[in-house]
Amino acid sequence: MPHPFHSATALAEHTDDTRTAMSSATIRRAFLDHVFYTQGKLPGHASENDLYQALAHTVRDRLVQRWISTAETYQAQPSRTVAYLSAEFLMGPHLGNNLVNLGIFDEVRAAMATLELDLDEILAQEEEPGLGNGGLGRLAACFMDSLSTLEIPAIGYGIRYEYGIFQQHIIDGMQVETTDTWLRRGNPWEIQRADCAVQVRLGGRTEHFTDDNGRYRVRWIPAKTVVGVPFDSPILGYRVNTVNTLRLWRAEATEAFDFGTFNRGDYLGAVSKKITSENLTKVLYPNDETQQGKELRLEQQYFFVACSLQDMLRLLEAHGIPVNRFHEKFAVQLNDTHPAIGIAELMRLLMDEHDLHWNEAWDITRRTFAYTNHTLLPEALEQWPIELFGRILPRHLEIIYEINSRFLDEVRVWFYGDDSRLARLSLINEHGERCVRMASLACVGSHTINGVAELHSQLIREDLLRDFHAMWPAKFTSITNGVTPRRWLALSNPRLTRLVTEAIGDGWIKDLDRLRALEPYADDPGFLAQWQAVRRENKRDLARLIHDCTGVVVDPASMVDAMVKRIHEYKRQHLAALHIIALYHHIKSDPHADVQPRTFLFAGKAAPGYHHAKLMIRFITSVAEVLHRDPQVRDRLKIVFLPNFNVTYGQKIYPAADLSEQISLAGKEASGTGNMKFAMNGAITIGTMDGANIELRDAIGADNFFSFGLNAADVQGLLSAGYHPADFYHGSPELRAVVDLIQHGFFSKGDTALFAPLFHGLLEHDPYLLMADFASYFQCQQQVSAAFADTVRWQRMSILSCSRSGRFSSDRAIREYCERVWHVERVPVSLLHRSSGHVQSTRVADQPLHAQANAASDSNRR
Ligand code: 26Q
Repeated sequence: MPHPFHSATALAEHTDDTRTAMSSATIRRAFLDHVFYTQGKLPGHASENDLYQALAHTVRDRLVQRWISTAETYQAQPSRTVAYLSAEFLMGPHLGNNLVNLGIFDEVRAAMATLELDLDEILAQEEEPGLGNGGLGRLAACFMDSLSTLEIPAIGYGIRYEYGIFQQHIIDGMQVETTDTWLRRGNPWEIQRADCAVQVRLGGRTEHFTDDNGRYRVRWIPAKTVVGVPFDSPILGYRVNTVNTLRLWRAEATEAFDFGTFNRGDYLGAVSKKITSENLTKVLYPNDETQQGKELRLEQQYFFVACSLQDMLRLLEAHGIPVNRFHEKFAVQLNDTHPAIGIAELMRLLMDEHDLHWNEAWDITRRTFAYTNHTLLPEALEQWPIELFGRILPRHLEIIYEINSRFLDEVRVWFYGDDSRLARLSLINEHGERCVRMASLACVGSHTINGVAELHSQLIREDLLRDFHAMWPAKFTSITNGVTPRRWLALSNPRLTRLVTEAIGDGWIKDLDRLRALEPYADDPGFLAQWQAVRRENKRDLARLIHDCTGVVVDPASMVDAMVKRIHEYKRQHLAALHIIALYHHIKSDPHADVQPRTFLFAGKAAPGYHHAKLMIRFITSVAEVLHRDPQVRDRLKIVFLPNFNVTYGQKIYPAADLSEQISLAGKEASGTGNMKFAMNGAITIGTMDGANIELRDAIGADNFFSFGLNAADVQGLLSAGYHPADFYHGSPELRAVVDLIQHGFFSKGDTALFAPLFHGLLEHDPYLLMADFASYFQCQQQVSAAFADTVRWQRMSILSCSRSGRFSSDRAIREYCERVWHVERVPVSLLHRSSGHVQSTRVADQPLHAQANAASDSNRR
């Protein structure tokens, strides 16, 4: 006999029409219920936030049904699962994205309209979870969307920071940071799973002993233990039933741990220790070089990795799979080196807790992990001082020494007599303060290592990790990044989505290569006009946003020239500023000069401890002030620094930009992903031959892409031949005028010292080769202006840019990871439902979404 409670809670009772049907009328009813029962308000008293929370719960109900079906399917059909380990997941707002993926945007808008509520205003209430710095964290979010859309079993593991990336304010032209209290009003997209909490040990010492079987063993006696509590968020794929889980860990104090102190009568002492434990997941670290070597950061990394691996072992046991088949069940991806400590942790778990011998444990570990590198800057490779490492993770340091010793034995044989190579390959950096090299640990402990664009992967092989490549060439591969067309086109650019879909259908949303079908329309004058109209409307929206946020009035007819990304010297926001100053000088020298009106839009955060980056912001805002004060110039050149760039602002900017600035020094930007978002939305790129720009240009065609500057080989050549920036200064009258203005204090009220750290020594040092690339950039910008003046030509380029951007979908990237790195396959999920008395399952693709959502269902559980 079935247990009455178990059968009562089968899916059927939760999928009746009143709770989860997708018609406008049912959504309206469910929404009103949530206003009343979840928010505890009468409609007349509901705040904007109450409306948002109620709608979020309404949508969440519709996800939960699919989430449980997904879990049931994975339980019944065990298959290899991707575990994506990332210290950052920059998800952006959930509500709009879930409406797109469920396919109920219009129904919800209609339901709200019957209540005289504006859906866009409700969507704007969502506080975005900014649990990442930039590209790397956003890539993880795009990958989660693609994994679910492609129906791949996957779990994203990370940290539930209480404070995400700081909020940026611009006060007197300078960046000021405040904390991001994103959880203030609660988070309807997470479910706390107290039953899956785990313990994590930190600090202390190890003891070596011989066990009853005469085996050498190690025991770790920690100084403290913290509890990891998972918070799960549903990640729905586009028009499928797959809802994977993003599992983020929060640190809490153990009760047992406090108890001892408590018994000694030190109540406040116990509380203060509790606070210390809970500090662990308080704040996301900005990617700030000066932050390297921070103890809490290492604790964060180990904490989430240890929680996640324990969770995987629990799942393995639940499936009755022995630990020595760990690698068959899980493909663990390391998003940069931040989770690389997982390699030592899995070794520890397999040996110390599951009694495996070294060789077997090492074999399993190497078959489990793969490592993605995201940087070419050697100074950005993570290293931890041995002293710090041993203090927090004494057992892991021993394991790393052992891995290193066995590895270097191999190296000695491979590269007989080459001691310099031994020092370069060692997991321990012996120059200066001894450090653990996390990238080296990741290389040794992974079966596959990938770069994130072709050039990046080539430079990894030839430069950054050349010694590892010489040993194991077959481990290295390249997977160019991608971005999800659901968020970055369907959600953020509804006007373009409508236009494209009317022309070629909606197949492109799941198969972005189909945008190619737009190509013939590039020569259709009627379509061109519609395309331009859509872009003009998007620009009007952006102009309104700029006005609301900064008070600056911009002309939507001017060219929107956008550079939005983290502020960094290698990305060269200051090169863009030099171009603006050159245009300014041009107008001042000849007030009747024909200068294409432009709105230069900058946005991006500087790491709080990165002085030069902050000075770059101050420089841009100072130039803006001078230009806006000048009546001869201010109607032709506008500079906007939009504060607090985040996913939400990105969704407004990419669809409205005419020109996308991708001007990093060649050989420095691993890939870039903003470049892809702009191109997809029909912006034209001006860029160096760096990162994925090269592949973008190949895809879009050199005629539709403005490239300039030195390539990576030129840069290396110039630097090794001896670079003399002063030669370029003397060789270009424009450059001379620009540099002189800055150095004479023209943009700093005569203060010649203010921007000196940025530009002083530019004629001697210039590490990012601004002087060398300026002339080429300036000339290229003149071509851009000429192209923009020819509206038909520009719109045509814009259509081609969009139609040829298909390769840059994260779906393509994830397919490559699945085939070449993870060896995982799709597991379609059915919504189980009851039909005429017996249990049936229907694949989502077999039925229209409404039909299957309305069908009563049953979990098939006994
Ligand atoms: C490290 C140590 C201590 C504190 C913080 C960090 C830290 C955190 C984040 C270091 C780096 C990051 C983020 C790096 C990042 O976003 N890299 C970008 O990754 C993108 C996705 O692959 C690429 O497109 C960009 O080119 C790359 O810069």
